Amino acid sequence: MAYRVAIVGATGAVGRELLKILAERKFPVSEVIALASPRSVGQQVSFGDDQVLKIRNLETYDFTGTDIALFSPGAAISAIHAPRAAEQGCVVIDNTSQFRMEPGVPLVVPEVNPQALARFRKRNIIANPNCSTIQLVVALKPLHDLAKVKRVVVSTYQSVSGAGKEGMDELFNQTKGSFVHDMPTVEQFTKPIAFNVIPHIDKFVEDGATKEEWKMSVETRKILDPDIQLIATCVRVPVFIGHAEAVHVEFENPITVAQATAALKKAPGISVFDKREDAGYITPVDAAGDDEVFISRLRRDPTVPHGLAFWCVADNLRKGAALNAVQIAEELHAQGLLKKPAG
Ligand code: 11C
Repeated sequence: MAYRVAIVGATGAVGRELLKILAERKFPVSEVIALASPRSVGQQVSFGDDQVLKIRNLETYDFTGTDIALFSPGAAISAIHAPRAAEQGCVVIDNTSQFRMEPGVPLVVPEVNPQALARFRKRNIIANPNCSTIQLVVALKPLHDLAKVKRVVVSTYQSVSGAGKEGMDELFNQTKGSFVHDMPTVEQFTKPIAFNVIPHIDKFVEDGATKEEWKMSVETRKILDPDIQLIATCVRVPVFIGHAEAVHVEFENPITVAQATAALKKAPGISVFDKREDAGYITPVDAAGDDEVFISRLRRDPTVPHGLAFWCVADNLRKGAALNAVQIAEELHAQGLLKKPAG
C-alpha cells in the first residue's frame, strides 16, 4: 500500500527536512506533491536521489485524492488550509501551533502517546508538538513510568533554525558582519543573536511568560500527564541546529540515577551518553543530523525529596519537527488507521 503525500511549506527548513526524511525512511509513497505559497510556485525541491519536484500552489490545490498532508507553512496558513484539506478527506499532520490544544485534535509523540491517534478521525487533523516539548517528553516518559513526574523546571537553549531559514540567515549574516564591524541587522529576533543569548521566544503572554514557555507546559500536560507542573525559561542561542535543555525533575516516588539511566537506555528514541569526563556529554553540534534524543549529565537533585537533573539535546528540525511528523504517519500506517488510498 502506497500513499499520495503532500508536503505543505515544502521550501521551508522543516519542509525540506520532511522531504529528506520521507525518502530516507522509505515511507510508502506513490506520489509526493510539494506545495507552497503562490510566490514559490515554479521553484524546485528534490526528493530522494533522483526526483525533482516543482512547487505547486497551495491556495488552489484540491486535496481530494491526497491521502496524507504534512503541513509546515506557519500557523496562519495552516489555520486556513489544514481544515480545508481535512474536509477534502486528506489526513493532516500539522507541525504548527494552530491546532495543538484543540480537544478533538490528538497531539502526538509516537514514543510517548501513540494511543492518542485512535481519536484523530473526529477532525482528520493530528498535531505535531513544539520542538522543545517533543525532546522533553521523550526523555520524561520512561522516568514518569518509573517514579511519576510531579514537577519540572526546564531551561532551554534553542537554535536559530527554530525560527526557520530566515533565523539561520540572520545568525550567519550577523556573525560575518561582525568581522567587518557592520551594525547588526535585527529582523527575526529582538536583539542581536550573534555572540549573544536572548531569553525570549515567541510573543509574551499575560503572566510574563512567553508563548514558547506556555507551550512547553500545556503540551507536556496534554501528551504525558495533566497533573505535571512545569515551568520553562526558553532562550535563543547562537547555534544553527539543535536544541538543548537543562531539566530538573521532582518525582512522586523514589528514583536513583542508576534506575533512571537503565530506563532511559531501554526507552525508544533515546541515546544516553553520560561519561562524567571532559567531552563526555552531547552538544547540539553533535546531535545535528541525528534522530535520537540524547541524554547526558544525569545526576541527583538533592534539593528536593526525589529529584534528578539532566541535559537533553536533539535536532529540532528532525525529532523536533519533521521526523516526529513522519513517525506519526508511520504509526498511522502501522496501526491500520489510514483508509485505503484512492486509486
Ligand atoms: C522555536 N520552538 O525554536 C520554536 C519553533 O510552535 O511549532 C516552533 C514553533 C512551534 O522558535
